[in-house]
Amino acid sequence: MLIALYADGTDFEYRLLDQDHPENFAELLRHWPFGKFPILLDDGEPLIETTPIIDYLYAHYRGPNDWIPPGEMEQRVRFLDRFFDLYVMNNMSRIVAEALRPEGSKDPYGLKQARKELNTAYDWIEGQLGDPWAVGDLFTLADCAAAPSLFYADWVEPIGEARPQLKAYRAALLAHPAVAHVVDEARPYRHLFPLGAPDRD
Ligand SMILES: N[C@@H](CCC(=O)N[C@@H](CS)C(=O)NCC(=O)O)C(=O)O
Repeated sequence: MLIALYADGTDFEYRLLDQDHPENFAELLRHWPFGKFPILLDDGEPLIETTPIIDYLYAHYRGPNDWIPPGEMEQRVRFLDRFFDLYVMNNMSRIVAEALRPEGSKDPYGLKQARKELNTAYDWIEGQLGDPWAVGDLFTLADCAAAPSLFYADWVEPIGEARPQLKAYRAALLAHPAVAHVVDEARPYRHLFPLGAPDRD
């Protein structure tokens, strides 16, 4: 969501979810009891989940980016958005969640499955990507989903040298000004990454 807001130059108020702002977390829970973020409040009305949030921004606060280009490209953009969210982000999250499980509740089988599925996702997407962005010239919703998922996925399960297209795509994403902005903004919290953040990116 932040990538879309920064890339479009859309004005918004950022409300931090940290120990110094318990009221923000309480409000998040009021709107979305799962406590997952981001959510967007527009005139007090909550929009939940990044994909519908970007759909909403595109419909109501359109900026210079064609997040969901109409026509034939829409199907591909939406498919890749689901791919990065469900097969890359979710498996990356399973690996991080395993690190947070208390002793006695570890799930080595689940961890192995998550790593396997992440590698399947890397292998599947290699050769499927456009240049420079997921679907070609346009920076779209699919790239907004790809950036955070590949950013962290590569930390927990390296993409490696065997998927040069995916590796180059991740590097291109991190060099996009809006992505770089989000990455820099999150840098002070990096030490909190449960598996330990590598000394790069
Ligand atoms: N599919 C959701 C993902 C929401 C999500 O899992 N957010 C993560 C951070 S990016 C979160 O809230 N993690 C904290 C938690 O699970 O408690 C989206 O794209 O918005």
